[in-house]
Amino acid sequence: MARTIAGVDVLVTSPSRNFVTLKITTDDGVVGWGDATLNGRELAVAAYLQDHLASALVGRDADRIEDTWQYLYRGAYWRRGPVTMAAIAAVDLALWDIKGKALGVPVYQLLGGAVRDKLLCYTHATGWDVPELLDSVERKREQGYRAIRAQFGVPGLDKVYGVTRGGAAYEPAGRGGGPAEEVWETSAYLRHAPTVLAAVREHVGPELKLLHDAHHRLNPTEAARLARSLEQVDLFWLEDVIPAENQRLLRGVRAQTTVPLAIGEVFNSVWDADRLITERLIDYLRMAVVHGGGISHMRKILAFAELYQVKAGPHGPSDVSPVSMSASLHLCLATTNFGIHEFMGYDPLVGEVFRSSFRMSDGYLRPGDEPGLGVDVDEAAAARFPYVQAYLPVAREVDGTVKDW
Ligand code: GCO
Ligand code: MG
Repeated sequence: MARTIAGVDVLVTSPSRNFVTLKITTDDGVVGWGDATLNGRELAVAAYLQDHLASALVGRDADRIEDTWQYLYRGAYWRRGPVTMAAIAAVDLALWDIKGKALGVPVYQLLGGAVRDKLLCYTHATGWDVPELLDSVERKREQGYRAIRAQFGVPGLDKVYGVTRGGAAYEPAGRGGGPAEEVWETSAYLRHAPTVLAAVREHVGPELKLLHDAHHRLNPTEAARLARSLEQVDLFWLEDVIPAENQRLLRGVRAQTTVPLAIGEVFNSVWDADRLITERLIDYLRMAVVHGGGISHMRKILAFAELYQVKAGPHGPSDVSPVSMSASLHLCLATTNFGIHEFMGYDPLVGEVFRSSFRMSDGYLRPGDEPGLGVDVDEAAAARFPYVQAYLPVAREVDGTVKDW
């Protein structure tokens, strides 16, 4: 018996930060949840879903996930881009959730079943100076993490991506008002980064996996210099060394270093990642299911990447909601070329709206075994946290020129 889509609702809620959540209800009463959060541009995706997709979805066969994906991607004529792909992802996740619930199985079973027992994850350590950073690393180690991303302050700069002072949790989006501005100086960062990361390695010993995110700031020469200066630190990966659009230029960086490279959190389709995969210019692909068109598109991309020995290292910051975090864990549990998952954790308020069954323990994540994606959304709680305008910061060089943030 065909099950049709009867209701499509978009929830924008802000329990400590903004999330855009899609609810699809079928005529036989199954509810599926999707995530469409695009940090700093949330309302654009909410409008895409509400104003352009909702009425076209009502009455469609809810069981036809791939057909719906093709309909929304090819059928729109205007393809790709973060807004479109986050909207398609939300529908896709909700339909996988519905299929799992209707059949009584967790989504990873629908994807072929688990190929491993648990998913290695990394979390963030942040400190303005070395002692503060080492403290932060220690706190994360005590929580069981086996892989840690280290971000640190740079002398002469007031604010730096990924860094807080006094041990506060990092959250890049500023709430209320316009985008904050930060001054950035690459030369100061390049002088400082190798010493700090060497100090962290010295402190933690050889086993802990260490990662670092350069957050799109460098040109290929600077990127190669940084990577070469970090060879002895034995990083698990160095992330976003150059802006992700400049793919040809990554060849030069690659030729200079054996430090594993990760890129792709801003990608939205296989076409964004094509060259990086086929030329194997990266070791880890950072695309998240929410920004990469959902499970249906991401599983094809990862199958393609498998042929080139590129692994998944999905983006998992606080702006990837528990719905897409859970979807990503289901996908990765069933994907052979999985490498590591980012996991920042969530503010306790997020748990008032999203009840999720995935768990982190001993440095590994695992989705729950409930039917579907294993996340319930409390709509009454969501309504208590109305949207708050929020922006990611904008960076400028010392002379005022806008720089990649
Ligand atoms: C990461 C990312 C994030 C992004 C943020 C933007 O590696 O986790 O770089 O910190 O900047 O998710 O929305
Ligand atoms: Mg990053």
